[in-house]
Amino acid sequence: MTYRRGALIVLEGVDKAGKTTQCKKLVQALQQSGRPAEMMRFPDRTTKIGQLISSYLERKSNLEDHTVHLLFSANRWELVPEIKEKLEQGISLVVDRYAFSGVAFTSAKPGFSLDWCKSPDVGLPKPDLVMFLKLSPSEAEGRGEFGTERYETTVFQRTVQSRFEQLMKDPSVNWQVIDAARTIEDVHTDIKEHTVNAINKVEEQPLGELWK
Ligand code: 2DT
Repeated sequence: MTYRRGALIVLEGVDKAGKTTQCKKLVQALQQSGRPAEMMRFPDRTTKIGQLISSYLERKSNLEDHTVHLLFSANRWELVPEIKEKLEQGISLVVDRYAFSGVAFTSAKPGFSLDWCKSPDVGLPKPDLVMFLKLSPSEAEGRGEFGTERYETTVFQRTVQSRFEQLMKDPSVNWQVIDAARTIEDVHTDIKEHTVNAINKVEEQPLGELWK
């Protein structure tokens, strides 16, 4: 078999769209079909930077808005060597949130432009595929109460959704919108198909740089 790198696959979406469930199912399905795959998630709360972020999200500490944005970005950059290593080893990575969440959430706060929010993440490994799990705000509300972490309110989530929509207009990113209002299995089948196509396509293609 010829050498092929792994694919960088990202799942994005508003809260309650089922990203984490779908990431886990996708990694399992890929492994079962003989394709090396691992899951990652951002924020990665296990690192020192991740712990600062986690404490902020849990409202145990306060951080200035620009500062926390840069910490979220730094949390991605600190994992770039590991991301590149795994992809080079032929392992596909399924990532629960990435720079798009970074931009959508901070730019939903007053006074933050999309451009300012994007800049610290310019040059990150570019995902080969970004699937946006789309769920209308009313469908998300129908899935039960939000948790108690920061950002988990209906009003904020609506603004986040509109920021994601702005980001999806960028044709330099390979976006696929997935209707997340269906059953877990139907959504999974759709996601798996897009992923397998992406994995087959990245052969011989170098990893790109995001927003560059
Ligand atoms: P979960 O761990 O439940 O996914 O929530 N966020 C995430 C940001 O504000 N900026 C980022 O760069 C990233 C990756 C989204 C994490 C919360 O943190 C938000 C929800």
